[in-house]
Amino acid sequence: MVREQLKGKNIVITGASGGIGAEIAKLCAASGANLILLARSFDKLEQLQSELQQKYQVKVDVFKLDVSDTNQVQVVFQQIFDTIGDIDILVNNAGFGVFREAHEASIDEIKGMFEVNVVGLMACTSMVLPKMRSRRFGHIINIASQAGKIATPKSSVYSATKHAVLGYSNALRMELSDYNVQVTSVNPGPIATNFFNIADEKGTYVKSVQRFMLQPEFVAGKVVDSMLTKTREINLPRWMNMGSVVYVLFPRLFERIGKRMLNSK
Ligand code: NJP
Repeated sequence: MVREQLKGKNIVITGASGGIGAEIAKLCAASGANLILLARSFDKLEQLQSELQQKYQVKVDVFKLDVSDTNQVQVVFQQIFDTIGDIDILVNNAGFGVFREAHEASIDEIKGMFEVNVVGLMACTSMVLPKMRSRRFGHIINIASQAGKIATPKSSVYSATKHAVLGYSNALRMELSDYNVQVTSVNPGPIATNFFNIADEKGTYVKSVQRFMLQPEFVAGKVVDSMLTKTREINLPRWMNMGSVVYVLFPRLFERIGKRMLNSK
């Protein structure tokens, strides 16, 4: 039902060259949306563009963008407004993680994660806010993480970036509630994408969470079903969210018992 409402809507997806972003793009194209796909790997975007245009006869525009380059964010979004028009839905999906203990993380790595996952996401959001507010229409979907709800060992920096995304999203939702602009946070557990090529060099984490791994098409389906609805948060798998409820209620106990289990990265 909801997916039919996406027909003709202008949907921007950051980090659309692979993983969840590309899967979201495919489902939106199947619903007849106009897509604007952003990422650094322009060749992959062009490949996806021709695949989607051929299969679904939809309009797909692609732009090379590193979201951590905030000047470039302004240039690309202005180009989108000038050549395509208003943005109805923004999916802030670009992001990466490096799983290390805090003492092993280099300053460049720390900056890199914050610049992409947090500042990049806020920069893209700030570009769409004035028009969405004045049109009193829009939806901002931020791909955060279960790591944004519970910080776990070896992902201190990545968790901190995703906690920041959730904090920002929660405040933004309240700021926009009188403007008919929706804000949805998406908090998945581990998903089988290229994310782990960078996050988990040794492959130990992937091995230990293999049985919980979500498929990117499944996560993308949940994201697309939330579009243009008032969904506040998507937590996947749903049982994993219980952990954050228990954490809020019994933090000491959780940290004592959970430490060994959560140290598997
Ligand atoms: O990862 P991957 P996912 N500027 O590596 C792009 C979160 N998440 O789909 O620029 C612009 O397959 C990159 O494109 P390119 C995660 O934190 C994941 O799993 O061409 N784009 C690619 O298209 C992230 O926020 C898991 O290299 C940049 C995309 O981002 C989101 O899900 C669990 C960029 C990454 O695709 C998508 O990740 C979880 C930049 N500077 C949350 N840097 C998980 N996989 O387990 C990267 O809880 N990209």
